[in-house]
Amino acid sequence: MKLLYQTHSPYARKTLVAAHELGLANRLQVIHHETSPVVRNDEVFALNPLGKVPVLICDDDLALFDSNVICEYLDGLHDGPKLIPTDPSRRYRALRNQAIATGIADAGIAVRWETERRPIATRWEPLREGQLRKIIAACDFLEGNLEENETPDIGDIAVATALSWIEFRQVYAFCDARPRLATWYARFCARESMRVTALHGETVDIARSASLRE
Ligand SMILES: N[C@@H](CCC(=O)N[C@@H](CS)C(=O)NCC(=O)O)C(=O)O
Repeated sequence: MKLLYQTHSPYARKTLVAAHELGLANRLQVIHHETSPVVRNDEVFALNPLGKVPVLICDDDLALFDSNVICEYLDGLHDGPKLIPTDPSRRYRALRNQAIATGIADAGIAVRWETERRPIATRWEPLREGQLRKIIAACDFLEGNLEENETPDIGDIAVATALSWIEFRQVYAFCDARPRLATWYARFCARESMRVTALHGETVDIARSASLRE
């Protein structure tokens, strides 16, 4: 299988951490792609009309997106404990935590648009503040609600990878004054799946000239 990836994407990292946790990473060819809503990536658009990564090309050539769908697909390829638990008491907690993580990543990206990605004249401070407030409230929620699971579920992986991106881009210091979340996050980051998928790279919002690309 091929994973159209991005070394600085929280959503892409979620899928790769999931693959490592499931023992499936060796079945993936990971290919880095730059994407941005202001720079078209034709190879990604050819597979995903939304122009976003991650995209998984399955062995039968089916192209899957987004990260939730890819993780669910990977979860169907093994016989071990499921990332998306079947027991309703864990399942919906895991899916809810995944939703919170997605919200944190989405809001974090929105904050970055208003702080560094948009041309200065078009940045809007109230929008930056509003998005940041969502991240703060979500981290408060996690401080009160995250549990230590013996085997990680999709909620754990999504939360850890979203927070890792918030930390990587220095959007918000979520560990400050949140001891439970800080301990949980440090423990999760020590996992092999996190250590081999560290975020790196810069966002590319300006098209490179053909000569630079070669
Ligand atoms: N909901 C999607 C979000 C994917 C996403 O936003 N990926 C970013 C990279 S972090 C992207 O490719 N953005 C390009 C764009 O917005 O056009 C998922 O979970 O996979």
